[in-house]
Amino acid sequence: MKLYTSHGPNPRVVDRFLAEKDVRIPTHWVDIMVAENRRDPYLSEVNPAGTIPALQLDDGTHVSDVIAICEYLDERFPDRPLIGRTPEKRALSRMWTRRVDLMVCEPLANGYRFDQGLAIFSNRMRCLPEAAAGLKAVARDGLQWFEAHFEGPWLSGVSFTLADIMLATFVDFGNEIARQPLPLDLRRLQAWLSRVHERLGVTNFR
Ligand SMILES: N[C@@H](CCC(=O)N[C@@H](CS)C(=O)NCC(=O)O)C(=O)O
Repeated sequence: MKLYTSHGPNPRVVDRFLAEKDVRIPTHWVDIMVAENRRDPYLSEVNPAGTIPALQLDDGTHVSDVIAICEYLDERFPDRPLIGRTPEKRALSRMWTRRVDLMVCEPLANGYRFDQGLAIFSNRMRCLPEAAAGLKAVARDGLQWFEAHFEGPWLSGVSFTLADIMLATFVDFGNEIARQPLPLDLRRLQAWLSRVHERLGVTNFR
C-alpha cells in the first residue's frame, strides 16, 4: 500500500485517521503548490480527478476521496474501528460524516479556494470569487446546525468516528489557514474541539 499525500485538510484527515488506528503505511509526497497533481504521471497513473489524497492498494488499484480511503482502511485494519463495528453504528457515523462533508467541508474549502486560495487554484479549476463570501456563510450555517444538534460526547454519540476527525480537521483549517474561525459562541463545538485535540493532538498543516 502507498498513500499519496500533500498539504491541506483532506490529506490531514487520512493522516489523523491512520494515527488514531496506529497504522503506518508508506507515503509519497505530491507537491500541490506546483500542481504536480494536475499533470501526468499523477493524472494518468494515480487519480484522473487530480485530487490528493489517493491510496494505492497492494494489487495496484488506486482509490481516491477521503471517505472511500478511510472506509477501506477501517475494513482492512479492523482494530480500533472509526466507522463503526455494527451496521447501526456504521449507518450513524456515515450519516454524520456525509453531513460534515456537505455542510462544512465543501463550502469551507471552496470559500477558501475562491478567495485567499485564488492565486493557487484559478488556473486549475473553475473558481467563482463572487461566491466566496456566500460559501463561507454556508459553512458557518453548517457549524451552527452542528452546534444546535450536538449531543456528544462525539458527533455520532458515544463513539469517536471519522465524522469527528473530518469536522475537526476542517475547523482547524478554518481557524489556522482559511480565515474562517469557529465562532466562540458555538460553545458545544468549542468544547468538542478541545476534546478532539486532547485525543489527536493539534493539527500541523504542512
Ligand atoms: N473530496 C476530495 C477532495 C480532495 C481535495 O480537494 N484535496 C485537495 C488537498 S486538501 C487537493 O487535491 N488540492 C489540490 C488541487 O485540487 O489541485 C476528497 O475527499 O479527497
